[in-house]
Amino acid sequence: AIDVTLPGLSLPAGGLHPITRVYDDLIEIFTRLGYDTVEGPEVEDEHHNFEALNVPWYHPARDLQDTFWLEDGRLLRTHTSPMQIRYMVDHTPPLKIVARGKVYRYEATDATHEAMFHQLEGLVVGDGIKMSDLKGTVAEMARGLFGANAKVRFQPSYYPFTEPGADFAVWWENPRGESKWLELGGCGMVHPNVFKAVDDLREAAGKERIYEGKTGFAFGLGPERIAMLKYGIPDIRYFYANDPKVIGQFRGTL
Ligand code: TYR
Repeated sequence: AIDVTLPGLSLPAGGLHPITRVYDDLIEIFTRLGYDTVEGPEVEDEHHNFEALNVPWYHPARDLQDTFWLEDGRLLRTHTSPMQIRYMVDHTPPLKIVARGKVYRYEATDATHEAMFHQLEGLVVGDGIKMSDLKGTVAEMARGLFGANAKVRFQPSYYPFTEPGADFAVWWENPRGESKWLELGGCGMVHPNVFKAVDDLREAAGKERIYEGKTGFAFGLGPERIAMLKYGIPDIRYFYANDPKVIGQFRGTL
């Protein structure tokens, strides 16, 4: 006979990788704000990764993003910003997107650097888009990630594809009650040269030039950074070492 009152066996459950969980949180926040989510190629060409983003070959900013080059002259994208170019060539403003995916840098690894990591890139283009729109959006993201009291700070910074450019940080209190400014990412108003490069590509593809005179903002940030904080993971290399002792802690938390 079957005893239907016996408790069932609990089966082992899988779990979502911490990076996936952070992406899910971010994409939920931006979907709520009306953004579309896009993905693009990890193997890029120099034009989309650098030139069209206002980084000519002689620009010192190229040294900031050490590049894995392929034998055929292409490269592994060093950031998700080339998706700004790809999306604008194919779409008409107004537009609001987030682009997610892996990026690669030819760097020595340590507790806070990996040769492969992730980014989330935001891009908003339309008429009369202002720096205050950017600030409000980043603040909304911070509240979504870290709670209603999250404060954001902007500091002037330089990215060739923005003018002006800024870095943003959130004031974050960890579970042990310590709080500090945490640098989360870069942002800025889209540089007119980026719109010009997009119009040039559109023209070459037989499309209308429509980006001159538009305004927009963009931002980029790393989910690893957020996951390390939120889940108290001390070393970025744990994410990709496939050690069940680390990843297993996220089991059953689907
Ligand atoms: N692409 C930059 C990086 O990888 C981040 C960034 C993205 C900065 C968009 C500004 C911006 O508008 O460092």
